[in-house]
Amino acid sequence: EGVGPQEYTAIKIELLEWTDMMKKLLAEGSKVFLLAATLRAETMPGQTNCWILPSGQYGCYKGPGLEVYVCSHRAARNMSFQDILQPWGKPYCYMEVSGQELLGKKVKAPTTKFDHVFVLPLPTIKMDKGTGVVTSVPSDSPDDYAAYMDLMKSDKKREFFGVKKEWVVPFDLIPIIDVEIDGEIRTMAAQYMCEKLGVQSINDRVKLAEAHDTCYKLGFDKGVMSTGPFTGQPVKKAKVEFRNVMIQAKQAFTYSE
Ligand code: A2H
Repeated sequence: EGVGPQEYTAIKIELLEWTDMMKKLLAEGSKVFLLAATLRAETMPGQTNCWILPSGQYGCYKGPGLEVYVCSHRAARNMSFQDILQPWGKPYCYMEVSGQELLGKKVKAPTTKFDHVFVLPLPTIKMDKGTGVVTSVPSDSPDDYAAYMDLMKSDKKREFFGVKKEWVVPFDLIPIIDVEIDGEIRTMAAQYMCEKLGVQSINDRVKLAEAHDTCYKLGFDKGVMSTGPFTGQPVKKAKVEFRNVMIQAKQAFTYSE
């Protein structure tokens, strides 16, 4: 990781099913959003689920108007220094919520074709990076692909985490970017690279790092959007424009850390 500040796009993923504590404490008309930090806003039409750390502790923070933002306490403090949350340095927290409590809840992933997707567990989430919430794009992120396939294919893994089959299986990968790898156009770079390198699970750290490097570099240099309003445009260009469209639609905002 670099030394300078990292600029993230925070994607607002609406929590469609509230916890009992939310029902008790939040005003009617409030909207609760999980905030997912990403570097790849242009991939958002490919979201199939949202990741949380089951053992992670999150806060429900007062955002603008009747909006409530769920993220790590560290990220919330950070956002208060950037005038996204108030008051400065000590943002208002309605309540805590654990990753475990969020597991299996329905959420609305903006720009996707799904009317809802589910919150699923990702044990490799670091609570001291981003918001502690990660949105999942298994077509283009090797980490997401490996974790998603684990849950898709393994009854044991689902049982271990308490994940129901119907939270995973109906949500197929969505091709969003065409990229030439090994002399041919690949419609889902992460799937191609993970299969090529024989990634078996999220524990294949070395192979995953290699898949990630290839997808990231080639996706940026040679990727062309294959869905959405910027179809046919290079990723390099669509990246900024797609992010701006989401910001204008109040589906996202930028922050740095
Ligand atoms: B990216 P950097 Cl399609 N723990 O978003 C683990 N991973 C986290 C995280 C955390 N606390 N916070 C964010 N991330 C992930 C999309 C994506 C991402 C694609 C391809 C690659 C990719 C969809 N998931 O990232 O270390 C988020 O996943 C590859 C690294 O701060 C975020 O962007 O540079 C990225 O890592 C931020 O990583």
